[in-house]
Amino acid sequence: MTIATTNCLLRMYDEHHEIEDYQSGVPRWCTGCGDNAILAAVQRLCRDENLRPEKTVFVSGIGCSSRFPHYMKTYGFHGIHGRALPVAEGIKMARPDLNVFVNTGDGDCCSIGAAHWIHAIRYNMNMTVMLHDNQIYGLTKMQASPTSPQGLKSNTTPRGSYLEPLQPLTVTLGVQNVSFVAQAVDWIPEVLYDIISAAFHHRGLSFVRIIQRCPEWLPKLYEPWLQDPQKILLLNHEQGIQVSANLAKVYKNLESHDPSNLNRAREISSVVDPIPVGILYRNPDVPCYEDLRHAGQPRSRNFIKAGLEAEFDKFTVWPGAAEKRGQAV
Ligand SMILES: Cc1ncc(C[n+]2csc(CCOP(=O)(O)OP(=O)(O)O)c2C)c(N)n1
Ligand code: SF4
Ligand SMILES: [Mg+2]
Repeated sequence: MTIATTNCLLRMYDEHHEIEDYQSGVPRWCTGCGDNAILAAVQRLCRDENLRPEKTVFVSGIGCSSRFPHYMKTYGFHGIHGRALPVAEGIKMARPDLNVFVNTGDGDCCSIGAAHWIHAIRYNMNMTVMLHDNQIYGLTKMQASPTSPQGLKSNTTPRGSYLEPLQPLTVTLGVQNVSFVAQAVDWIPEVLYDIISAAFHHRGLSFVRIIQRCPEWLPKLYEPWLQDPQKILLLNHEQGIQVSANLAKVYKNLESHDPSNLNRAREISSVVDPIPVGILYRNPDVPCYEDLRHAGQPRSRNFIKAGLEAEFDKFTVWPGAAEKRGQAV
């Protein structure tokens, strides 16, 4: 065997990844928490796509779901409550070559981070955003979130929440430049995987709302949907996800939905029973902000330093400057 062949084989070995290559630590989520299913799907995707760990980054805010980057053996940023999206946008702007994933909770994204959410949709930077929507603040022990069901009794709503829940899909579909919106549930792993995979392959911001069970604070919330597969509406289309024959034997409530149909996507987005699952909307032609701004162009250290110094100089008070202007010191 020549040295060149040996090097080539060694490189192939180094560049091949098993699922263990993406696993890090032991998740501290409760038994039965839907976050475990999301983690399993994402690690499988990384393995199947053979993503280079050093070219992949997971960004989160604060919450149970935001512990996600700790369990991925890639780069990660466990950030500030509500601020996952601007951090991810900054990363994408500096390094458009990286695979950027965002994991955010319903409190993180739809409450404290709501402003960032709206603008991130409009900027449409190429990243996969997973909204872990358990309809409660899990980490801080059961306060109502904007997506909590009306009437839910929680620590912050002891008499039951007064307002109708915010619908994350409807909101997202109302923002200019929206390019990919999907919904998954944590308890159908095959479809969860297919949706996250389609989101990853979409160029632009893909927003995936995942209905995620929190057995600790809302153990019974999704029991009716788990018991009755008719209460799931699977969106089936050659441009969306294609439901397998085996799955269709159990989940018989199917709708052929073309994801380029924005008006129908908006109608579907506000349906809560049955729960629509699949790709609601996809438009590959929306421009990405990083392309418009030619992000990631190599800039030397000296170039960056000179730029920073020029900015700081604007605010520098030079010794003797006041005397020169004839003012008393
Ligand atoms: C600025 C700020 N405000 C409030 C908190 C407290 N806090 C931490 S996590 C959280 C809510 C988390 O809920 P969610 O985003 O739905 O995540 P989950 O735990 O349900 O996955 C809150 C209010 C904080 N850490 N920082
Ligand atoms: S409290 Fe709820 S969301 Fe948090 S880890 Fe436990 S089950 Fe999951
Ligand atoms: Mg939550």
